Amino acid sequence: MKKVITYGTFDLLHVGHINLLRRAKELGDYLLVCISTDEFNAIKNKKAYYSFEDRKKILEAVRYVDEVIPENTWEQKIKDVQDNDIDVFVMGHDWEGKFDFLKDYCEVVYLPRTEGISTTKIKEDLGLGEQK
Ligand code: C2G
Repeated sequence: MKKVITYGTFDLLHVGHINLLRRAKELGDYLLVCISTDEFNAIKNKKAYYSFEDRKKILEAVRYVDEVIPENTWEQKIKDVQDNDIDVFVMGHDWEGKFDFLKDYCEVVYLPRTEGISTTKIKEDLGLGEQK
């Protein structure tokens, strides 16, 4: 079984996230998503609209997603890849190059982002203020 992993906040789930998840799943048979906890989001200087629990429930309902676990730190990726026997690490290309250290442990794939949509844009368009 070919296992794929990806990471993110996935707040206000939108078509850009779905496109990423769909393409990530197409690279294997099993997709593990590590979703940023509210505490880790604070480290990323992000404030999600939905709580970790709600974002996790929403992601678990997506047909491409097989399992969702928490992302608590920047440093957990190597252990996650090893502990879960991951074959492919996937991120949107806004992260291009940032996780190349994982090439020692698995394939690393950066996929083109979906243009014109982002959680930040949704919040701005809805007048939800400057919260990122
Ligand atoms: N994404 C995309 N197209 C968009 C928006 C997001 O392809 N229009 C992708 C991002 O590139 C990322 C994933 O969807 O791969 C999740 O995006 P975010 O929730 O914004 O995640 P991010 O804050 O980038 O967290 O350790 C890694 C971090 O947790 C990544």
